[in-house]
Amino acid sequence: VTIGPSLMCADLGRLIENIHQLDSAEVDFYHFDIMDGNFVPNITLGPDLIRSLRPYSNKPFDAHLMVEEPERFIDPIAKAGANMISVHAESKVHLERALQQIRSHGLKAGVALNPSTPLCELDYIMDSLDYVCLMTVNPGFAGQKFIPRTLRKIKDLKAKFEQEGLDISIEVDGNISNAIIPEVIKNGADMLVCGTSSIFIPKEPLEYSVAQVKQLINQR
Ligand code: S6P
Ligand code: MG
Repeated sequence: VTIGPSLMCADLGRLIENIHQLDSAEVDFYHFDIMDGNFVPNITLGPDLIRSLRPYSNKPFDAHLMVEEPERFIDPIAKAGANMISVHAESKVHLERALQQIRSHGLKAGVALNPSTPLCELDYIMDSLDYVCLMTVNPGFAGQKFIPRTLRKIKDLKAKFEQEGLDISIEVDGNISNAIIPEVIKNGADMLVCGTSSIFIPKEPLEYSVAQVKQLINQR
């Protein structure tokens, strides 16, 4: 099970310092939320930030595209230095083509699903998938409340992949708190996106917060 701090939750004025601390705490990847103010009612990070942070860490950069037309952003984000890109099934996208476009850059290709989107969206594209980002809040903002029914969705997705004999990672994103981490792992999550609920806690050193999450992962 891997840990990916969600950088929209970092102290943006001290991003490089935060990344140094997180790197030394040995997180596994960085999650970049890319929003366009259309697909979701907010605007966050973008390809230029990915490019400017690229020299400061060797960890994989995971770009989560919450944009209306993701296919327009795949090439710039890949060129900026991302290692993994997920596109939302609910956006204006040709899913199979987008996944191939991501893979053509040598990157891992993912599909993100809103909490209410059924898993059958994935049924006929599984061979082009490296990971699925299951939203456990509605995308757009940090600091929201976990939607309990998504726990069952993680379990169902895990079962689906096992049945098909496929090794596809399940990333969970949204209010992944220390209280819920054991539950999501038990249900089959293997990538945790960690934001304001677990890692970016006011006045708590990042190293300490990451150590807490690691302990939860290891004590299973
Ligand atoms: C939400 C976004 C997420 C958030 C994450 C923040 O639109 O996709 O990646 O950054 O949910 O974590 P938390 O713990 O504040 O919900
Ligand atoms: Mg996200």
